[in-house]
Amino acid sequence: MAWLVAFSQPSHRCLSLTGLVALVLFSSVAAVSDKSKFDKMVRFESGSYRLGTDEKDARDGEGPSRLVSVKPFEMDQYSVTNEQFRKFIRDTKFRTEAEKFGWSFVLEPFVSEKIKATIKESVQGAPWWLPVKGAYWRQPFGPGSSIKEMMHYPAVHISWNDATAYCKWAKKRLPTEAEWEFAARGGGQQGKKYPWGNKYEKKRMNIWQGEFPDTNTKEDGYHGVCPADAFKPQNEKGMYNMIGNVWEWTSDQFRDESGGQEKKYVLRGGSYLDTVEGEKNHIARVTTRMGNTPDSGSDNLGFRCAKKAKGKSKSKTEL
Ligand SMILES: [Ca+2]
Repeated sequence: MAWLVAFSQPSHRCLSLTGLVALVLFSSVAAVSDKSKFDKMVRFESGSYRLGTDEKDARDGEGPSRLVSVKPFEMDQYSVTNEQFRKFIRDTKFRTEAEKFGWSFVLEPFVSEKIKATIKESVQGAPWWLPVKGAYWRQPFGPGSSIKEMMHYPAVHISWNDATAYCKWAKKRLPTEAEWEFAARGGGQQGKKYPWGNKYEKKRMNIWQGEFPDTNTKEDGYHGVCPADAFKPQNEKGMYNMIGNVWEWTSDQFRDESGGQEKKYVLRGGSYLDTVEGEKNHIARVTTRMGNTPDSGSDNLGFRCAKKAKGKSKSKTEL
């Protein structure tokens, strides 16, 4: 399973466990809360820019860059939080795919010794991902864990199907990949490596510092997922945690260069276990992308919503 070895991000449907092949599908939840700052959306006017990178180390279709255009849209300023997702669940009784499957992936450092003792399977090429029974958005680290103190954290273990259901309930939709990168770039910063420019800033995003997976020096202050409003905004448009923290689903299908036939969707932004150099995972930068099946989920996978902007554009932005 080369894809597992190369990028360490597991897929539910493709998971190969030692001793068995688990076929999984899982789904999601979400909710919009009583007006809180996490409900805020940021408006972007129409514009054209070059999506992707021309760097030699481009992966997963990250390059070459190509000219794309977006029409006026709005995007959530923050990742969808547990509090928002809980409202969706309470309103709809929706069951996520992680719940239907009965398990989800949790990074090894966040799994209790008691639970570890019960896990017999391992992921080929990515042993740091443990299939934990009972792990889902409300119990992100498995039985015994809770979101009680994490209501303002991103909802995780969310599949594409789950995220799509939430967006529909919220009268929104998933962003296209072009919208996602445009928003990450703040409607500008064309060609820059990060949402704020070209220089890496430790206190600007939640990634992994140190030797993955053994050592995390937590120089950004967080080992695992951080609150949706951690750090200052990553760009002048006020977008929080577009890169780092949790991967975010988009509505674009992913063309699998490795020849895989399974339907996949594009994920953007990288997560807390990616690094500046991307030695074992992904390079944490504004163009980082990967694909995964619509039933996949893990403790570093969330989303945010978008929608068509109302009214006329105030101006046209040509980057
Ligand atoms: Ca971190």
